[in-house]
Amino acid sequence: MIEIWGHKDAPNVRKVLWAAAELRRPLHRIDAGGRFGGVDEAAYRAMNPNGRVPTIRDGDFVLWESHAIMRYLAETTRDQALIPATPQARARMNQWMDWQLAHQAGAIRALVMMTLKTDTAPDAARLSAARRDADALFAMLDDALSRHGFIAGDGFTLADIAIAIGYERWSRLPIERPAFPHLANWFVRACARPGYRDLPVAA
Ligand SMILES: N[C@@H](CCC(=O)N[C@@H](CS)C(=O)NCC(=O)O)C(=O)O
Repeated sequence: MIEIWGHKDAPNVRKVLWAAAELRRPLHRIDAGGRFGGVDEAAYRAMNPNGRVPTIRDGDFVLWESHAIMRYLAETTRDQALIPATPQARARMNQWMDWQLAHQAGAIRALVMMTLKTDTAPDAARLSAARRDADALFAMLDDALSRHGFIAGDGFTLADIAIAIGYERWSRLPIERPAFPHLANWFVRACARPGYRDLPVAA
């Protein structure tokens, strides 16, 4: 069975757990990262020199970076569910997945650091700037979702999983947020997927 290192509350681990559940690929999960630590140990660094979670091992093949792992799991599943068939639709999925890691993840992380991972009240001006940055990104998604049912078009893909996990994190932060109706409706649909329902509850 494929092994995965990473604790269940880590957003990037949750993406992979969700994708694996959708693809019916059982994973053996080993707690690592966060309060479980282990990511600085030599044995872990030998697998993942980046010292982050998730990491997977499939036989003697080791892979890290959540989106690369999601694509690997989907591409090694017989019907390649969750990956669109045409190059254009696949590229659109990849565009949004790259955008999630390059832009959305950093904007959410800034808010997490200011609100949850600190003992001091956040500076109001900095928090409001960080909120505006994140809101602008979520507005892009709301606009895209006003035109089609899912992030990359008409079908549910890996991009929906990556972005829904970011949305899940953002929507639980103790901050004010604008209403994004298309995004909110899409998230309800995404959460109704069997893969999300099987996911361990996030802290
Ligand atoms: N781009 C990486 C980011 C990995 C990452 O930053 N993971 C976080 C958890 S979501 C982490 O390992 N944090 C340190 C820790 O948990 O010890 C990916 O997508 O896998």
